[in-house]
Amino acid sequence: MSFKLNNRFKSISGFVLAIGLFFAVPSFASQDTVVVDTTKATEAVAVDAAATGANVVDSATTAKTEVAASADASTTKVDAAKEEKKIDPQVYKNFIYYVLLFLVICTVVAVIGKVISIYELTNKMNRRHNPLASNTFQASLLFIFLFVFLGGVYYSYSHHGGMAWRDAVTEHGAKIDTMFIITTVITTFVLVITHILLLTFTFIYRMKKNGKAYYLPHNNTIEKIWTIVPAVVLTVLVLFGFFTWRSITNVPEDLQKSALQIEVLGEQFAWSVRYPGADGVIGKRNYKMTTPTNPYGIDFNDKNSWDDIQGSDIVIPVNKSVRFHIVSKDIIHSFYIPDFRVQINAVPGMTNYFQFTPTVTTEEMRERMNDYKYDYVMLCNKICGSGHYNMQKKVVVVTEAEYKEWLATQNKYFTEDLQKEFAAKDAKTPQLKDSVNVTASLN
Ligand SMILES: [Cu+2]
Repeated sequence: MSFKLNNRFKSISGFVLAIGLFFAVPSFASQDTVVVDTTKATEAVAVDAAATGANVVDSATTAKTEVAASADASTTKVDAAKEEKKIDPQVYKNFIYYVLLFLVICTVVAVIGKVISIYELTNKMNRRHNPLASNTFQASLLFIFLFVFLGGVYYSYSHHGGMAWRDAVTEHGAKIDTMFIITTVITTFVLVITHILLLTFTFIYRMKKNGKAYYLPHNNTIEKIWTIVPAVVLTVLVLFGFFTWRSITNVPEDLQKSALQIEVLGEQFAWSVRYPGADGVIGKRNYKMTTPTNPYGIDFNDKNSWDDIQGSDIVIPVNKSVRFHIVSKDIIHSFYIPDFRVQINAVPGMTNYFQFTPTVTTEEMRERMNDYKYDYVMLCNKICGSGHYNMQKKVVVVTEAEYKEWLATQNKYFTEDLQKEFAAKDAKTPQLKDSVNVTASLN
């Protein structure tokens, strides 16, 4: 017994040692402290530099002072960048702190282990040792845990459920909500029943003094029940999901064409929105044509792109079918509007589509929620890098008239600079003379 106890103690301290070492890794500490220290230093020196700059050039104009100050500040920034390479002394202090903390934890665990082993040894010597005592204790703890767990489930559903739930504001959203509710009801029922059985049985059938175990190596009836029932339930859920998804994504071709087309381009870490101009057609895009002046990579050889409009936000008319063309410039992002029950990946090299009809305007939603600052929002739902949190756009649902009014105020992608650039390029290639003339007429 003492040998086993000793072993258990060793494995516990080994586990604690591993955790302690993980948290004591100096790289964690070094990142924190160095970054914080250099920013502070940069700020302080930058302020100093601005002050000395002003004193030295007393008689000079304010403009000169500003130049001097900014020059000083930029040199101190370079110094700060150099400092970053050195290891801050705080790192060593942190490391020693973690090592000491770890040793303290080890000592506490060792003391507790020894106290328990002494207690058990004394019980054995006094012949009061009951090897089943801890069994009943453990089983009772599990039984108590059952009530804590069920209470937690109830609290979570009643408290957080209401916070997570808001009626969908699109036509297809209602279908997704029905599916979500059915899945939640079935899985919650299974969760509660299995936990009641699992934790009650561990209490009722715990090891007792004269208890005998019934050896049941195999039972075909039980095997059949626990294979067929979940298989049927899962098949129903999967098929239900499959048909719902098909009904949302398989839009007839004529409805695809009659919808308002909008393109959304995701990149690290921003979204760009492109509306078709008066022609209702979004021009082609070719990633090879991406330049500093044409960051979107629009192919201006396609005349459909000449009137394409840049949307500052996503603004869409209510009760009108909208077809989103979702593309990515670099890596996978995800186009997600929670209130609309819309989510689809933006994948580089291919276009994904999501067509839907919004049914509630932003104004109506604000009144419904009694929150006059509320806005629908489109978020990137794929963790795509350090600026992921910042990848969002406001979505505004308005009346058709308001939509047209807004669209008229937005800028075109084919700016005057781009038109000149395009015309100059075309002048070099005479076979494209035609388009030059049209470009000139656009000006
Ligand atoms: Cu993203």
